[in-house]
Amino acid sequence: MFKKILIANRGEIALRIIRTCKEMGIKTVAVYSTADRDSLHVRFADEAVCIGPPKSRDSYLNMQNIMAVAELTNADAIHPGYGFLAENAEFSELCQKYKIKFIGPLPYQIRSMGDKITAKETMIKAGVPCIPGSGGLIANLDEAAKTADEIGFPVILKATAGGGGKGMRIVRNAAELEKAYSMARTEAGASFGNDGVYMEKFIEEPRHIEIQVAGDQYGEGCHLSERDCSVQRRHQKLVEEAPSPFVDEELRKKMGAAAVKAVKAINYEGVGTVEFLVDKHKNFYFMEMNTRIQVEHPVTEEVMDFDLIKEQILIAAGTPISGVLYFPDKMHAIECRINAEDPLNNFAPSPGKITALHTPKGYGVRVDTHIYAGYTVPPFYDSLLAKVICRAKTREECIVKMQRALHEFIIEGVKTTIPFHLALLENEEFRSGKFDTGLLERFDYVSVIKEHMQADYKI
Ligand code: MV4
Repeated sequence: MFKKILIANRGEIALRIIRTCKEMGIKTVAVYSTADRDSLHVRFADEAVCIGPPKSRDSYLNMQNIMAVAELTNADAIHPGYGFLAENAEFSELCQKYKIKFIGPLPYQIRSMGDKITAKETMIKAGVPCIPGSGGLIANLDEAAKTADEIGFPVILKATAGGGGKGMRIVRNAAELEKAYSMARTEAGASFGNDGVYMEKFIEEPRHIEIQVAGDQYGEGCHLSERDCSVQRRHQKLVEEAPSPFVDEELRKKMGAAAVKAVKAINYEGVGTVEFLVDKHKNFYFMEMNTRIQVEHPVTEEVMDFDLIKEQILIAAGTPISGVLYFPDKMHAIECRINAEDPLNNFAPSPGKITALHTPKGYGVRVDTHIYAGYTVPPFYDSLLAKVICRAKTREECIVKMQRALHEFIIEGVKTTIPFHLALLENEEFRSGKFDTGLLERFDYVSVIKEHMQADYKI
């Protein structure tokens, strides 16, 4: 087992990783930018080394500096968390070169999922259902027109280097195609330095359902059931839950088996997530695979009673996984992401000093956070402040528990997404469990938040 792990990250996920390391008797090294000098990951790690100025590219993305710290402190492994270097094949390669174990997949495994067309080709070969489409890059407008004709409108154009919605264009008819094709290429080129786009049939009103997977160094793979992440705003997830209210035992089995096929097809080593789009007829299609631990991993931890960070470390150390885990189907978990953003102003970032703080507590409530009273939220990084994860026997109880937890959550000094969540938890469509990724486009949460503000006014 590793003796010392360097955590190449910040915020709540750095704390989350330090916690498991401590429980496993592994020493920890934190790295931090000058903006994070007063952060808890710096305090709670056994050692901490400053790696540069606030801008990510000069600190948390500075591979040379991070490797130098790993060497200097004699770390035998690096955990990248999510974001930053987590899906950087070059960094995984650099770790190999310096003989420091990267806690995550090998460079070729990251690369095989980084390019969307390559990923899709690999999945089709492996027998994982994919959305009908162009199969490869669209070379010109003529080809775009031909392919659209074959697939039938509506179609969607996607950037092969993309993911997360950037460079995507929905095309409803032939008249829209020319403009959409040129805009998709331009946006893809500007965002990713690669203007390659491909085409797919557009799936109307889908759900985003992802399967947590794990694969070991010996070619074994398993899944740990699904998370429903259909509550999104502009491709940013706000609420995730497990099990999905839309997934029955038959669909869970099929999607789980498909996700395990994906794992085995690339000999995947580590924990990961296979994302699917699911249409209203319960057809499911591979979208992409995330080769990292995800923000919403605690939802799976809570329903499966399983430490995913510990599993990452065990897999990296060469421990075999124990085969397909059975989904107990006993508990429900929901996560609300609390961001320093103003839901009454288009979720504009709201950095600044947290002047007062009280976090929710009690039975079935978990809060993963790095903030404290007096902490200043820097403007340089993502705006995630905390994740509130509730667990209860049924979805209905879990929703009520989340409402009571969020009513206990006091954060003063910055605007947060708590009022948004309190509005959503009352929404009939959300409560019914029958919704799709378009939910937040239909929901006038601003009005509900304003109503709540009126009702909450205390003299
Ligand atoms: C789609 C789609 C419909 N049909 N592909 C959005 C992010 C990127 N990973 C893929 N996305 C979509 N791809 C086809 N063929 C609809 C979306 C989509 C979406 C997917 C998941 C969650 C939220 C979404 C919001 C809008 C569009």
